Amino acid sequence: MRVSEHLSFGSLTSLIDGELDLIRCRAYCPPETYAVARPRIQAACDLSTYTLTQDLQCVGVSIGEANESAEKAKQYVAEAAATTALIRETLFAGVVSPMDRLLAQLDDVWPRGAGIALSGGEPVLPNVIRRWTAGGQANPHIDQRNSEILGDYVFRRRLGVNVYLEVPPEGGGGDLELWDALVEDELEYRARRRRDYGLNRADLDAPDWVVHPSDGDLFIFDASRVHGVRALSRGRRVTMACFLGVRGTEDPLALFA
Ligand SMILES: O=C(O)CCC(=O)C(=O)O
Repeated sequence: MRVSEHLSFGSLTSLIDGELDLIRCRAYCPPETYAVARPRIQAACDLSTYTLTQDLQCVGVSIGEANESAEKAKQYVAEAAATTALIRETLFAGVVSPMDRLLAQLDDVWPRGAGIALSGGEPVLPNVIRRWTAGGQANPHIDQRNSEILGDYVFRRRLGVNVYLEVPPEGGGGDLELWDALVEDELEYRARRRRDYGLNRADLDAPDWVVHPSDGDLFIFDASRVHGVRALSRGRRVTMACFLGVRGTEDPLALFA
């Protein structure tokens, strides 16, 4: 697996061009930051659900849910500002969230900067928080590159970004599974999809790479690569997640979740 431990214009373009499989920045979220936010995040997760599966709770309506129903699409747009404020000003009150740090860093390293994607002229939700507990997993899946909700954007690549705030100990599951091949034909993928989401793990070969994140790590990978989350046997897995929509180097990166 080709991994870079640096977030830079060079590592991002290598990932986009398929010359790199993963950007992994260790300890991107300092433990002191998560210690402040952790009790508030746990309380917010206790109050949250996720429509596509009961395997996890999600703070914020995600674009994955919005793509699946008109009702969720409406909620996605209507709740974006309030959820952004909840995450930034309440859950991470007093500290800078790792996603706000990332947005500032991407704005510096990418030639045309980075910003939150707009839908109908309004910023969408730039990140969500997800929590898995023992028994939870994520089916192998890809994240479709373009979405009607972000209709004004035509992305060349969609990069998945996850900051692992808390993960089970090594051997406790919650690993990120990655399959080598990129799915370019999304229609063919949709035809193979399960009713809920993603693909049947049993229909696939074993993943090409299984990576156990450490607390605080930031991972970025191409979201058109099939990826999943191995079931947790213990502990908790709490992540902050977003996507980077990539057009070209002459356009800003667009963040959404
Ligand atoms: O939490 C992870 O490691 C992967 C999450 C995921 O499935 C995604 O980013 O689409």
